[in-house]
Amino acid sequence: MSTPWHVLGAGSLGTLWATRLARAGHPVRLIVRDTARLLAYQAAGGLTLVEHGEATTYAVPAETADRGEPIQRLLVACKAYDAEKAVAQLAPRLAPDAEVILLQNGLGSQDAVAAQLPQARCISASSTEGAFREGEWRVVFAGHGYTWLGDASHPVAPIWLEDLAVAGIPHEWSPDILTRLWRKLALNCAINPLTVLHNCRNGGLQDHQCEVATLCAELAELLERCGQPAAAENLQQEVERVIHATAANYSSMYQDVSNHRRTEISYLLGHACKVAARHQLNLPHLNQLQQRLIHHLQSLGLPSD
Ligand code: NAD
Ligand code: KPL
Repeated sequence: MSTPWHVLGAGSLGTLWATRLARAGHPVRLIVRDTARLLAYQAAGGLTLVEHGEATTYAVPAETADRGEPIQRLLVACKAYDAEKAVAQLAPRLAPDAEVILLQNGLGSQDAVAAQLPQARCISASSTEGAFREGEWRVVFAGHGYTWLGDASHPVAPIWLEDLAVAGIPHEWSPDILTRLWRKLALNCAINPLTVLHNCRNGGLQDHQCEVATLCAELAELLERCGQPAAAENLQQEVERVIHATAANYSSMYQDVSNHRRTEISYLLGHACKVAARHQLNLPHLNQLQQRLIHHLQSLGLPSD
């Protein structure tokens, strides 16, 4: 029997991974918040993935954190601000040599999880796949993409990448996962907050080129200072390319705010500003952007952390 995939968080990405792994014949266990959620899930009969307009339901077995077999392989698919607490609840069930795959965007949550699991192997991921929740236990696969996985402290790829290949999850093992995470963070910092503050699609930032360029210059300075020169290379051109290529889309932060959901600001812009302060680097425009965004979120009654 192959090692089960325990999936923590039955949201967009958790469902996208759990359903594809399950339909490829891999054992998968979904971990939900509490007994009430477990009963609701069981009544729904499984997870539904909508792909190319067609919905398929997969009866992936589910459990709560407090009971079940020891966990050898854990996929953490909750938001960055929930990851540390959610993993802490599961710590007693983790095998001493467990592997924990962290799908969170941004930076900061991965280190927080790793610090509480010194014996486990923590693998970070950066994904360009897109999915959103259409209803309870029902997720739409909205954008095909790629997932890079890596372990900054141990370059050897795990054997279970084969499971992903069999499940048709496009992926690559990345020896420089930190560079990828920093690059994505910089892109998100240059685009997402401005789309919220200017109330526009990504393409609307073409009218704010100077503001974008100033932020890119500060972000590149930060990346250089924290030992990520490769992530700083041609940052502005890449940001402009993404703005153009995704002109019709709303950024993920814009969508969170317009759906009155908590954002991951602390793990994106907040993390960038925190690291800059730690390096005693003065980045006035980035700091001002953070203050404007915090103000805006507070004015809407949303958490600003
Ligand atoms: P989501 O809100 O759809 O799903 C998170 C799920 O985790 C929710 O169902 C929530 O109830 C659950 N959860 C939280 N705490 C829990 C706990 N203690 N026990 C059990 N379940 C718990 O979020 P998402 O969109 O799937 O995003 C997850 C991460 O992936 C984020 O960091 C996001 O930025 C990143 N990401 C998402 C996408 C996407 O297209 N959705 C793409 C790339 C990266
Ligand atoms: O990743 C993104 C997001 O919306 O979160 C893009 C579109 C690249 C903008 O930062």
